[in-house]
Amino acid sequence: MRAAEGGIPGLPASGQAVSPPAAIFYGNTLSNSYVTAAFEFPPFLVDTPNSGTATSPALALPDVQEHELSFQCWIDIEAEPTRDLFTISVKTADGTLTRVWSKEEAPNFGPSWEECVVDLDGFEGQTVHLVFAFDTVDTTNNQGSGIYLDDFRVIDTCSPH
Ligand SMILES: [Ca+2]
Ligand SMILES: [Ca+2]
Repeated sequence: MRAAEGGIPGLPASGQAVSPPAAIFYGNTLSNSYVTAAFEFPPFLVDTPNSGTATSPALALPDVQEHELSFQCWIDIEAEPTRDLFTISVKTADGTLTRVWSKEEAPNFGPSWEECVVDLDGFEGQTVHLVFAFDTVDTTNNQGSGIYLDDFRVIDTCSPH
């Protein structure tokens, strides 16, 4: 996964970023999909299983509050639960990864922006990284436009006393 800059040919204009010029992107700008490789002539796609991760900067979560992560998500991948795996994990200071979200919680699959929400309860008082991971598993149905994530916000809620 990497930051997607605006103006990439072949990508849907509304799919690049909610707030230009950048979003996190998983896909292949040559094939306008997440097929591994594309050749313009003759029309020919070569696919292999592919995967990648993106890790956020450190995120300090004060212990007097509970926290939720909210972001805009464009998840144009398969809904099928055994393929196109997409998860978010919290990585704590000792390196432990805890899965806090998977694509089954996504509001929609397809070429449209939605709001995704991730519960970060249990990590109050810690400095963490978020690890976004995608894995096609195989070469079946990798012709969607891929994943774009943008406009991350952490919403803090005061804990009841
Ligand atoms: Ca942006
Ligand atoms: Ca697939």
